[in-house]
Amino acid sequence: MKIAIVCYPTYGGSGVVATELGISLADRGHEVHFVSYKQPVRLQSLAGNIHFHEVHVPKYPLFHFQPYELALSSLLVEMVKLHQIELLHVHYAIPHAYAAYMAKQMLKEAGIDIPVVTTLHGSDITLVGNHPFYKPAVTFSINNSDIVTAVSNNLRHDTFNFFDVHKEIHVVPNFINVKRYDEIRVNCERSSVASDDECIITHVSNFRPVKRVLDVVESFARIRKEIPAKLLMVGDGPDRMVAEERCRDLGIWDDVVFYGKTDAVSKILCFSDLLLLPSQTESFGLAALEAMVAATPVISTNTGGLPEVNIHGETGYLTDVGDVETMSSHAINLLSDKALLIAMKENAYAHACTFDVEKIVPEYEALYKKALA
Ligand code: GMT
Repeated sequence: MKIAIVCYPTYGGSGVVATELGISLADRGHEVHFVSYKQPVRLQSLAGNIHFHEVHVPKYPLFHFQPYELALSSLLVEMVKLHQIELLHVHYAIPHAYAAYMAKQMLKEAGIDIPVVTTLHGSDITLVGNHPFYKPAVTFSINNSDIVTAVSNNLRHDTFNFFDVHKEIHVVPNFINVKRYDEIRVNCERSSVASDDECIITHVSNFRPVKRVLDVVESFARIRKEIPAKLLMVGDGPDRMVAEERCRDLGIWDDVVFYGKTDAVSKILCFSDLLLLPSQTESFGLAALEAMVAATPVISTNTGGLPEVNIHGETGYLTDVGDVETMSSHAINLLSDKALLIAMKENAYAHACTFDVEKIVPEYEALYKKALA
C-alpha cells in the first residue's frame, strides 16, 4: 500500500506514534510518505520505502496568519497524483483532518477517490478541539473522515460526549516496539546517574500545564525526606523554569537533573525505578507505556485513558489529580520494598508487551483495507 502519514514533527506523543507507525508500516513492506512542516524527530533515516515531504508556507505581507492548511492540502493533492498514494492517514484532528478533507474534495474533481483515516490523540479533542473557535470544523472533519480511530476507550467516549459525532470510532491503542527496548535494556548504565543506594525517579513530558510538573517536584521532595533518591526531569516546555525554581526553594536542587529535550529517553527509563506522571488529563499516556516496557513501574493520576495503561496495584498506582500526598506515600512504600518493586517491574514489562507494535499495527492495516474497500 502507498500511504501518506500527516503528523506533527515534534516530541509530542501524536508525532511519535505517527512516526513509529510509519516506520513499522515500511518494515512491513508498505511505501510510506510522511508529510509535515519539519522532518519528524523520531524519523532518523529516510531510506528505501520511507519518504518525507515538507510543507512550505510562502510568507506574504498580507497574511497575519500563514495559511498552513491551504499549503498542506495542496501538497497532499500533488503528492497523491505524483506518487499514486492510496490512502491518507492523518494524526491529530487540528488542522490535519480538515486539510485532508479539502484534499479529498479537490482530488474528487480529478476523478481520484482517496480514503482518509483520522486518528484522534487527545488534546485535539479534550483541550484544543473543544474550543468554540474550532469545534464546528473539528466535528465536520471527524464526521467526514472515512475511518476514525482513537487511542483509548476513554478518548472515544470523550469524543462522543464533547462532539456531535455520528461516525463509528475504532479504538486502536498506542503501541511500543518491545524488541527495540529489550536491546536497550542490555546496557543500562545506572551508575552514571545515581549511587547503588539511591532510587531513580523519572518524569517525561513536554512540561505543559496539563502535565502538572510541580506535582512531580512536590512528590519528590516528600519521597526524598524518607529515602535517598534522584529525580530525572526529561523534556522541556513552559513550566520548566517554575519547576526549577521550586526545586531550589525546596532545597532538593542537588538531587534533580533537568535533561531538557533528549533522544535518550529510552536509556533514561531503562535505569529508572519509577515514573511519575501526575497529568491533569491524558488520553493514553505514551510516556507511561514507554516506562513500563523498560520495566519501570508508574505512579500516575487516574484520569483519561491512564487506567487503561497503568493498572493500579499491578504495574504501579493511580491517584486523584493533585493528590501529591498519596502519590508520594505510594512511591515511598514501593521503593522501600525490594520484593514489591521487583514484582511491579515485571508486571509493568508484561503489561507493556500487550501493546507491542506487532500486535497493534495490523489493526491499522485492517482498517486501511476497510477504508480502501
Ligand atoms: O500530551 C501532550 O501534550 C502531547 C499530545 C500530542 O498530541 O502529541 O499527546 C497526546 O497524544 C499522545 C499519543 O496518542 C497520548 O499518549 C497523550 O496522552 C495525549 N495527551 C493528552 O491527552 C494530554
